[in-house]
Amino acid sequence: MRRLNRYIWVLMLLPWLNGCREPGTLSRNIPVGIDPSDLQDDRTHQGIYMERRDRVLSMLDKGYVILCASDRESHNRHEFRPNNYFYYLTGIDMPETFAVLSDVETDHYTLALPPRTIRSMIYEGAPASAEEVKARFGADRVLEDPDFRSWLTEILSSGYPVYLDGSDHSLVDRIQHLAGKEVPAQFRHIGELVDEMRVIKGSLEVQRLQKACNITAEALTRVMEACTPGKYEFEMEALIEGTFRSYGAAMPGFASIVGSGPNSTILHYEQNMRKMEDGDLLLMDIGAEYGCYTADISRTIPVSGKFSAPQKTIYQLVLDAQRAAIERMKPGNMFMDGHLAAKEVLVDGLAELGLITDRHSPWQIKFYILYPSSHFLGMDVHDVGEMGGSFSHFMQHTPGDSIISRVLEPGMVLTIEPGLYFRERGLEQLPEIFGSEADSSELAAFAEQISPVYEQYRNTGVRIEDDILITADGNLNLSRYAPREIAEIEAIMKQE
Ligand SMILES: [Mn+2]
Repeated sequence: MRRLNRYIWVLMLLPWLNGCREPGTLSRNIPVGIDPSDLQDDRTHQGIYMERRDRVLSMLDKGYVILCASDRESHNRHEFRPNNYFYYLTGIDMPETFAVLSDVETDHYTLALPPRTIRSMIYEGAPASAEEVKARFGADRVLEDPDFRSWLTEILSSGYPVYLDGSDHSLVDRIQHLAGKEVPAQFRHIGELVDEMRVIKGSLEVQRLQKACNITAEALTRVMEACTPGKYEFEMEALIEGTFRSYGAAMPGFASIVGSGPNSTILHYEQNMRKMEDGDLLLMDIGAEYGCYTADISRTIPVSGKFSAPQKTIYQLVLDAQRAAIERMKPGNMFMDGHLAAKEVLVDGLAELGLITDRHSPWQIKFYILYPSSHFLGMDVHDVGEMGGSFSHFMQHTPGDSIISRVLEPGMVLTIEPGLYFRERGLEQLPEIFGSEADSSELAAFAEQISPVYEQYRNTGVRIEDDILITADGNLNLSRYAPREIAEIEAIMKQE
């Protein structure tokens, strides 16, 4: 009887214990589950990869594409992760595998497996056999050493162009080493054929980006629940990356940026070592990578749980700019229209606050607007694809000027990430940064005039970044589950 009583107690406590463990579960509803079965790229998704290979083959006009999953050696310190072009065209994540596409051969799609050794059987587990690989990944044939080496020699001597991953700088050496001779083959970059395909995302790619975004949103929400003064930035980083892994994400898609106080104003701060203080902002720019597709979301939160009045002013200005930018994201508009819309809101707001004295001064604008607000997103965090202009092209203009960039199409995914950063020594750095664009007296007068206002915002860095899919009639914000309204963030952070 006594024992039974004890059990009843525990049963009565259960709902309460549950509520304690996950304080935010009631306030959020992020649709993400722990189920990696959506990553199975053999059979289920092979049709998609086959279609991509067929498109490349149709563009080849007599030639070869040689792709390598990766060199295991170069990944000594890190987990294996397939190279983007290789994975995009094969869906295979086995190290040291080669794929060859050719419209010259009768077998259009050949896979070559790394040598099967006693060591590989012991250290890496028995590799799949040639027959298994052929069936799983739809290859026309599978070669093993040394057949592959001698065939490589033939390919390099054939005189046909050979497309390689130009971003893999050791690949030419490795291929020539395998072929056993240095042939002056005509190497070209596979990006010439594939980058435009990668710009328009298909449904599987969108599905992966959406899951990467949902996992990242979950991580950001957990930080909002856990963040307090006295904790270290790396504790938040650990929570973020632990959350990624707990949902089956292989790794972060790029180094996590978790910067508090003065570090929030450093665009690519990655040390994440500082102890957070009351009154700091915490800027996080992070992304889970799921099935080789990465999210890229930035959120800025008050470490104490409540924005100060000056922090609120800057945060709301950046949020308004971001919203104006996202509204412009629809087919037919231009890639940089979002950036231009955000810039206009920011410049108006900064002028109103007394932080810009001349709305048409290019250097005053460049003092605050540090980078274009958009880049493509996909397998690479700064994904491939022409944006219709260069970085400097997008930075060299003032509101009202027209600017040409690429027209948006359904299936494109790009970030919108305006920010404002008031560096500790920002005003002192003016002569160094803009000495060639303005007289020193002009710079000094500007610094003196805005100094009292700038002072209020010193060490405030705010970036808000979302991942936007262009749809047939507008856009879908893939990172919509990451809270970003002031009231929303403060409500999550208030919960005990
Ligand atoms: Mn970004």
